[in-house]
Amino acid sequence: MTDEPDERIVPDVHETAADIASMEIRGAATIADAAAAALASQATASTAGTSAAFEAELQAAARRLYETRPTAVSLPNALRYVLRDMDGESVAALRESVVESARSFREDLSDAQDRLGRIGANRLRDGDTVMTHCHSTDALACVKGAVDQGKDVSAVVKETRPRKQGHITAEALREWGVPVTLVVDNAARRYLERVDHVLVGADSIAADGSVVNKIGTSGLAVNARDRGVPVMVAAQTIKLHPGTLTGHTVEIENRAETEVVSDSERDRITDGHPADPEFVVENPAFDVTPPRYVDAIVTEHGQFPPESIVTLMRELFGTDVGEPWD
Ligand code: RUB
Repeated sequence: MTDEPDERIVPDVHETAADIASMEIRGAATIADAAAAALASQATASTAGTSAAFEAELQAAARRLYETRPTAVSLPNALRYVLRDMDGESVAALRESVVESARSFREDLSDAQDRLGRIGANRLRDGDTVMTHCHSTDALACVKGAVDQGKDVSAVVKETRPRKQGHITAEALREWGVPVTLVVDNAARRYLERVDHVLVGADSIAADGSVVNKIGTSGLAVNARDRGVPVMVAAQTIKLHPGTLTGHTVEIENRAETEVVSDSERDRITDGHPADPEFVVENPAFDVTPPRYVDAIVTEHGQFPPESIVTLMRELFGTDVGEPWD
């Protein structure tokens, strides 16, 4: 094993991978879109002399992208989609097939989000208030859909520690004229009595209908059930995790402790002994909400009770998904 960068991989792919890892590019749908675009860049800029070399390059680029963030299944699903149809006798034909697959994938992604948004919007009534967690473009598409239908919708937006993606949600909602109340995560239960829906996105959905999303989603869902507030998960089918059909589990990403405590805060807590082995910070980025706390999963194919999502998953993916970058 060597840490030397793979010279066959074009700068665009390295940049996209670095941006996904640092969360400059973030959110499951946006990551999938960027990964497909990066594979198209690799295909376009490739100088491979043979079909075999071209295919190996694309696999290496896909692996580089795949290794950035482990939880959002939209990333491997996007890579699989683009590589699956790589076909042709010559480098030129292969290149064209990859560029075309990436283009159609990205177009489908955007169409799916629009369709999902219109379906999710039907669940929201005029005058409703939603509570959001983190920043999900799929969840926001439902609010946008409702606004476009002429409904007055308002939002209680959870800040979402440690990276405060709630601010991005608040900004998008204000752009559409939606009134926003921003609250810290710990205030969620108190504000649940004022809201009509909890509306979140997903990074992965397992075959049993469990929803993997930003850390704090599961606690919010349990509190919402206790308060009688329905929980709606907006997730394009690219978020369905086909590996869970064959017993695989979804890896939960752990991120750097510096997102939680700064070096000077660590220093203060440990009284000037920053290497104190008895002081540990953990920063899991996602958690799992069991299906019993979810009322509906809204996809571009309609809304589903979480327990029946497995049928859609089988239909769309089958069980033989493979990892074309290996
Ligand atoms: C983002 C997050 C979002 C999902 C869905 O986490 O949990 O709810 O990715 O987003 P992070 P979208 O900020 O760590 O990437 O609906 O845009 O795909």
